[in-house]
Amino acid sequence: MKRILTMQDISCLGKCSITIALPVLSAMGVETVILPTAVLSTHTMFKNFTVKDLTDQLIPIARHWKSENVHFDAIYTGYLGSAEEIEIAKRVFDMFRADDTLLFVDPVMGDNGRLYPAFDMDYAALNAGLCNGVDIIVPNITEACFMTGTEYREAYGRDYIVSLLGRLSGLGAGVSILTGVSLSPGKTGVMGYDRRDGTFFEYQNDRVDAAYHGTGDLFSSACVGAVLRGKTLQEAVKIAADYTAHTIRVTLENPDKPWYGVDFEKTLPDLIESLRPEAE
Ligand code: PXL
Repeated sequence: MKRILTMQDISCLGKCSITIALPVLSAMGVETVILPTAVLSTHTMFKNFTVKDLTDQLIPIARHWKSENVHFDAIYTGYLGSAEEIEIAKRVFDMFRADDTLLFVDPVMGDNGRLYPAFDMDYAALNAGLCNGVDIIVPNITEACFMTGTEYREAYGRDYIVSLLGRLSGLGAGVSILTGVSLSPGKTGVMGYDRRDGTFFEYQNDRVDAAYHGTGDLFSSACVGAVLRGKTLQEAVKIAADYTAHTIRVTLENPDKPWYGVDFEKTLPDLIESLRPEAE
């Protein structure tokens, strides 16, 4: 069984970061080791959340694993709460990067043209540094703009996305995948650029008119999980995009109208099904 390390916060209530990554990756048949950067009562879209920072625990935990000779097939970073945590993520990469370790960075820091409240331009620059030399990065358009100093646009054409991917690729990752990209009216999905062979790829779904917290984490977890289960990157992107879109649709049908996260628990069986060779 493949083993992944994921470094992000635990938002106890809210369905994002580790409370998405752990169940999704485990369900996909990947052993998931967590490095929790902080414990929050909820994610930061709630009011009055509490935070217990765990920064001082991260290197001691990693050193312990090192002494146990643990090998990771992938390391996946998500929401990192501070500049110091980004530095620690780099150290964790250095400590555990073997020839066959996939480094997957989701530089979580904003959406809809804005950074989340905890972050500023300096943080965005540090996140850009974290992308250098890793295998795959999966920012949304907002995050890509902040990391590359590009003007954010609500309305754009393919040229804007191609140029943003070019700049993103200049940060030094092997493959850059932009999420939340609409290439034609009524559609949304991803567009990526593989620097290693100079190719672009894209995958679009029908747009569902709803925005839920944690869907970026859902896409990232499903994508890296599918790669670890032997899918090609393009297959993985399709599986993850379809799973995310399907989960949003199912959540919209919930009469309780959940507002803080998606009903991914209901759709996990479909994700597992999509990993079967005959499902493609
Ligand atoms: O889904 C990303 C995320 C993760 N963790 C925390 C967050 C957010 C987004 O706002 O607040 C604590």
